[in-house]
Amino acid sequence: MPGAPSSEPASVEEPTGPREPLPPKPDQQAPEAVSPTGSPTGAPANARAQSGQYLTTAQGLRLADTDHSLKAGSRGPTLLQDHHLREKITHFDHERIPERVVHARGAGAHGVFRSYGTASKVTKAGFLAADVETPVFVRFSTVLGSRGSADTVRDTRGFSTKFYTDEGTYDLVGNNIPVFFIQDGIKFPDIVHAAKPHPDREIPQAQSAHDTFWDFVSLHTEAQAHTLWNMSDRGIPRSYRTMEGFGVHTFRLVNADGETTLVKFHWKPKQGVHSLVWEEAQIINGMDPDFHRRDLADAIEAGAYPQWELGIQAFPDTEDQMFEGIDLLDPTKFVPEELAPVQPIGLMTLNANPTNYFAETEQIAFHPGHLVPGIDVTNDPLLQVRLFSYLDTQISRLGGPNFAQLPINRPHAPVNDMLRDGMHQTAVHSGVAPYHPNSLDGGCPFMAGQDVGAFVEVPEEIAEAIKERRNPASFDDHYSQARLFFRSMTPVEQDHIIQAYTFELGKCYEAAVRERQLMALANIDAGLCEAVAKGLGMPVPGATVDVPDSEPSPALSQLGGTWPVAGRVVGIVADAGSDLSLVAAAREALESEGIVPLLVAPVGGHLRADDGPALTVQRTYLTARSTEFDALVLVGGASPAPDAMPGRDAKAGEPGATVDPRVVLMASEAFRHGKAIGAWGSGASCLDAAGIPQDAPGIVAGDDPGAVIPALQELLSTHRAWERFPAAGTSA
Ligand code: HDD
Repeated sequence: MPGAPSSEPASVEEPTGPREPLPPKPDQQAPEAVSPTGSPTGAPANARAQSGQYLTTAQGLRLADTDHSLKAGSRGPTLLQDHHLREKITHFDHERIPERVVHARGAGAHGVFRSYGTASKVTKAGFLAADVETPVFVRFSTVLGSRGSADTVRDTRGFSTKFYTDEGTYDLVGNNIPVFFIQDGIKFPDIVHAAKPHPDREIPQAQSAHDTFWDFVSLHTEAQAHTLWNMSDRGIPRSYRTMEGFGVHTFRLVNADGETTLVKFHWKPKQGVHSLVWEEAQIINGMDPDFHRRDLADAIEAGAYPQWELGIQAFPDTEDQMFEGIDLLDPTKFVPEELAPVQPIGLMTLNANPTNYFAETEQIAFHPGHLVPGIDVTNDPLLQVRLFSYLDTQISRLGGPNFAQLPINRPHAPVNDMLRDGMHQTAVHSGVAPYHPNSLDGGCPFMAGQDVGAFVEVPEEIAEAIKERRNPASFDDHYSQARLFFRSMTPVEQDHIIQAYTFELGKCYEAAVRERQLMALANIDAGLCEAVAKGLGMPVPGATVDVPDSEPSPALSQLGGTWPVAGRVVGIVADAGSDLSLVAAAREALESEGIVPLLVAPVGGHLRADDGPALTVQRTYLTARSTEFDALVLVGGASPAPDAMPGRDAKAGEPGATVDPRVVLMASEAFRHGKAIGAWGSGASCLDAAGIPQDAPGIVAGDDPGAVIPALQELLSTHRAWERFPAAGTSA
């Protein structure tokens, strides 16, 4: 039954209205607020947060007026004695803290980690024993951008997890890319200075497409492997929920018998690994710079809790710490999964959004040195410097050495330290003897036994050594793994890499920088170098280094699999002329699979059939953009909205004469970005107007609406219609 526009004013269910606050879930909130030494008054540690009915000063005095400053007469000067004014403005003036020097922009969530117990043979860490549940907080981030920058820039993503274990806090501070730019932490300021905006004009924001970045990575060729990962689709994830995570370094696990195993940590998303395409990412940065942050929060709020399996690759702790010719101490190298499978050891579920961004996501402080018994570090020279840097940075970022007392940073294990005083000390310590040994406080606190204590060094023989500033020779290979990565990609993914290099280098002004980077590409893969040089209109250099070939690793490709469709977003474009009973049925069918359908119509309010329920419009042609959707269903759009841009309608007689140009744009973008599109009824004429052949891959058009939705779901599980993308080199 064709629908008729509702005559009633848009009212009750405005989709943009404020959300109801979520009910507090005690086990998902910030760690229980326990003062490090216990609260002498027994007051909860959030006692300083809001309570009582009346607006008060910070000293708890009730206020009768907060809207007018105290003046000498209503038109006179403001008086210095107005304490409330000064307190309010002074506090406001100091509301901001320094943003993180890297990873400034992030989004976080609370959750739980449940261990399978499969790691207990190799580690005595209590939270990895069978069936232990541990609260966690995860913070995802971009690296380069400022706190207010956009989410979908090309960059590495941070993936940091704080496990509030019974034995103390454990932090796994990783990235979504398993290799790093540099081998020695002493180079970190160099790579960051090169990648951050130019110091003179402070541009460009949050991206690597500029001279100083490529100057550094072309001069410092150990950065080539990580840079190649950045230029791949991994540099523009679809969502934080669809990213892998990596601990990057090799860590050392210790079991109850003191035996050691070297491991690399992996997070595998249950949602699948999935990325944006470059044009889509660029549009999103303008349309919705908070895309990833919103996606994570919305999914959790909707109950579509994202999950990752934690896994380890395990290696024997041999004297040379090499595995299949790969130096496990070199953080620019990864170990292909075909050589060492990832063994699952537990499942993480993110199930609660933060209550307050500043208190939780901003103030959380991670540190690779926050370790629990059973997990130890190795001599990886990057990790060794990180062990210094993170504590140091929190002291200036969080204003002093007591940041562990902030609610989000408080361990769930009892804290009984001898650290005293300092800025922002909130504990009221009792006793007189914060030193060890003492007899005055009864000798307390006591020392743990070696078997349960943390930071018990694994006896490691250090070969007779001289002090020197030098890398081992095994760190000298800068190209073989970059080549391995490129050659493990499918032709479509290779083409994306070629396009990314061509774009980024095309943004560099210095010819010498572009030339030097092309020389590096020649050592990685001649075809890659040639295609990029062609795009830049520059000569193709030859290889200068003899690089060994390795077997490709198919596990590195993001294509070829099928993934769960729950949590994916489908836009349904309908209008007053659409059969609304079919629209409602399509919505229900999508929802039954956990997919989020969003109804897009010419204007807001409702679409209402004569004898059917009103359907709430969630996006209008003005507010919708293809980038919000993983797939489109076109069942309307063939008549321009009342506000269709004047003068932009197709002329009568032209194909698609009556299709709204914004629907044409939506369809053609979705098509370009490889998204599945279903259509029936007048929606088919939108395809025609957008020049989309109905028999193109990933298009499901037909007279049988019942068949469209199941076919669309199947297409969604492969993420995109990859056949629509050109293969390597063909689009340059
Ligand atoms: Fe780092 C933050 C990940 C090398 C110095 N780093 C930071 C964050 C992540 C990483 C995810 C954000 C944490 C959060 O959400 O609060 N960093 C890595 C990885 C590295 C790495 C995976 C290499 C394998 N980092 C690294 C080096 C140094 C630093 C070599 C210094 C020598 N990183 C920092 C820092 C930050 C930081 C300056 C900024 C804010 C913070 O620590 O808390 O200390």
